Amino acid sequence: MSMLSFERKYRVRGGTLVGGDLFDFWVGPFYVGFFGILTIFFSVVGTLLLAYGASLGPTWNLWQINIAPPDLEYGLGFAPLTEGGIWQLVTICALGAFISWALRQAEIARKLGMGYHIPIAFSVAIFAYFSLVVIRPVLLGAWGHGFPYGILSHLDWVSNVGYQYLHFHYNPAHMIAVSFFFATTFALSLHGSLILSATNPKKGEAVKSPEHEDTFFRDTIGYSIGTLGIHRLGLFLALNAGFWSAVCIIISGPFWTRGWPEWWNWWLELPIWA
Ligand code: UQ2
Repeated sequence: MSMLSFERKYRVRGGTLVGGDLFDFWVGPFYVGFFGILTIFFSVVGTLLLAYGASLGPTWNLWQINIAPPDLEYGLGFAPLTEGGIWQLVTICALGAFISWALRQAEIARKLGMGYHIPIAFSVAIFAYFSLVVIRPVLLGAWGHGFPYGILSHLDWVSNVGYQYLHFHYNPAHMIAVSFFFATTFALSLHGSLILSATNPKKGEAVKSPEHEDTFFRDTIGYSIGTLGIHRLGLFLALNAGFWSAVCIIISGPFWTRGWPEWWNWWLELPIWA
């Protein structure tokens, strides 16, 4: 593994949130830290639990393996291992691993004297998962409302929950989330293609500068958001995609129980039509 000369300067003690100097070391290129150990622990235990759950089930077909949450009758209590208990433990392990990973990112950012943008961004993704398997099930009163862990089974869950609200695309928060997802891919395609076009000139020519990038967009649409601006916009769009996804599923059930198309009746019910 190659080592950048810069690495010598930042591979120094400190910046840890927990454990002081105890876990403040690297294994090859990887920073360990207290949260590195925790991430590995939760990932290994969670994966072994999934494998154990699969070994009890009817199939080893990777597409069909399904680790389901408990039946609704168990409410918010613990279920026996084979009755959804594995799902509950896997959920704890997944959250433990995700949160440890975010805190390891924070420790590395501190070591490097950087901002916390990366762990904050990752936390929004964790929040979207947390909404599905904790917030919404708790608001509805049963872990059975969480989604099953399986490639096809989680797709079936999404489809079934969608049809439960007749037409999920009429969910206003879902509309906002989808729009942000599309805007994110649009912004990344603009940015990726612009950077590659500027850094891949004809053979023998110099790589083009941000001036060229600004000018391209000023020529085409009369506006350039700038080299720092595009990254602020990208982060804004991506975080909003995750955030509104969480909102759209949390409101489905706990705050709106009928079909989503019906929600739009508020428009027809405005007093101005009377
Ligand atoms: C830009 C710029 C970049 C970029 C991109 C733009 C030099 C390297 C992609 C253009 C982006 C604009 C105009 C915003 C588009 C708005 C949405 C909502 C997608 O100006 O500065 O830096 O990569």
